[in-house]
Amino acid sequence: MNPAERTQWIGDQARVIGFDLCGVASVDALAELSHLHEWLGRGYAGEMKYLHDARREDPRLVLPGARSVIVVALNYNSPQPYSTKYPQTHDAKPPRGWISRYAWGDDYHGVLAQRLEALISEMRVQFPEPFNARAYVDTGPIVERVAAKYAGLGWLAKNTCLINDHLGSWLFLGVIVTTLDLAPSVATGQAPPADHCGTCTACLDACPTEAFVAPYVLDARRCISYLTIELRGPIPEEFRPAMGNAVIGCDICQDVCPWNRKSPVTQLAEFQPRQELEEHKSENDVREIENSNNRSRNPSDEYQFSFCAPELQWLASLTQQDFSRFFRNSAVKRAKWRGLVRNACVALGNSRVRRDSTQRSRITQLLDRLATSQDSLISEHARWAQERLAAAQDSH
Ligand code: B12
Ligand code: SF4
Ligand code: SF4
Repeated sequence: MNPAERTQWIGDQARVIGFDLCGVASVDALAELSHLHEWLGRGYAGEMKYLHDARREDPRLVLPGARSVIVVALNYNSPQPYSTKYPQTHDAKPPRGWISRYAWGDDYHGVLAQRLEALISEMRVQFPEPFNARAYVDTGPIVERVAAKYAGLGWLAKNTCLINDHLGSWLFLGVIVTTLDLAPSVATGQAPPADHCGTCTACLDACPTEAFVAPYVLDARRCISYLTIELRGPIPEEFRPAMGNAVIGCDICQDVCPWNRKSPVTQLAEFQPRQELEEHKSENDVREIENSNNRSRNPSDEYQFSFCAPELQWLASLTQQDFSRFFRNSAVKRAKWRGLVRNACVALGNSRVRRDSTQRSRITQLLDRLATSQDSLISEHARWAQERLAAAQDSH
């Protein structure tokens, strides 16, 4: 097989294994890596020390002799509403948080890594000569979106996500860095997929924390995804009100993107929202779960018990053991227990539950208890939430 035939074969095999997209980038082609140094120098990475790994600037530093990066994408758009379309909290029901779409099902790292290893095994059978190959999903020092662009999978958009003109941006990426001689999917001299953002600025305008310092440039320190998942210490107060009910990640700059209006939905069982366990529900709640299993339910009932919009009081009162049990093999784990409780406190503070509502006294009791926590991260965020709720009441 010549390099072009190999690339073709890898693409076909990737689809057999279940990936939605696959392409090959040459290690020489990754032009946007030239911005990395400046981006880091401006401090936009915040506490994400791993982004300073010098190997990110060149895949050959990750794997000596590397020539190609195989990039795959898997659609995770499960058939649930966008955060911007989800019914807002109202007083009759307990307030709910928002977990980002990417974390509703099984941890994507494992789902993609398993398939990438299967692809490498098939390649070893097909290509007889010795070669090195290393697979990464998020975990390695590779800037995956830049590789994806030059593998022909899509364009790097103003919201910094990789968008494919057929699938949109609800795509997980995975890479295999390899010493194999493969033909790049974007042939030398050809342009990578064109940027279709045009004059649109929907994502830049919608970002609640104004995290884009310019189109295509994100200050991660301001991004709700960073604040809820990566940041270990206190969330700067200036961002807390804008976080709304986000407890894990944020989908807004993708929810508003016109290229996601017609994104195909995935039926992959691994990416469907998990359900909370019924043992944690009151009898009323269990009845509602049963009702919601009936397919003729209304939109607000439909998602009540799924990971995408869990009850905030449930999240804020999780014990460490519960957290480990419920979020086993879930991307939520990365936020850690105290991070999730911290985030749930902020969202409770933003919930605007009225003083005279049935929910208010329960929330106050819970926040009172958390405000006395031995963990100063939790107690400080609980106190903030109490003050914010009280201030919101005064303005009613
Ligand atoms: C660190 C990280 C984050 C950080 C920083 C995000 C970011 N934009 O860099 C945080 C925690 C905020 C984050 C959030 C999210 N992430 Co993330 N994240 C990563 C990770 C691990 C590294 C990304 C990285 O290297 N960033 C460094 C900066 C430099 O990259 P960049 O923002 O793309 O910057 C480019 C531009 O700024 C550009 N540029 C262009 N012009 C100019 C001009 C100037 C002056 C400068 C300075 C730069 C510049 O050059 C840079 C590239 O070199 C990757 C996995 C990987 N290993 O690649 C996943 C990854 C990018 N994340 C992913 C996802 C799904 C998300 C979230 C949607 C999760 C969520 N729902 O909360 C959000 C999306 C937020 C967003 N709009 O980006 C997916 C993206 C899939 C896709 N279709 O694009 C990835 C690829 C993980 C995966 N394997 O699937 N993430
Ligand atoms: S994920 Fe949310 S906070 Fe982060 S850039 Fe997008 S809209 Fe802004
Ligand atoms: S919302 Fe508009 S500007 Fe932002 S990524 Fe989508 S098309 Fe590009």
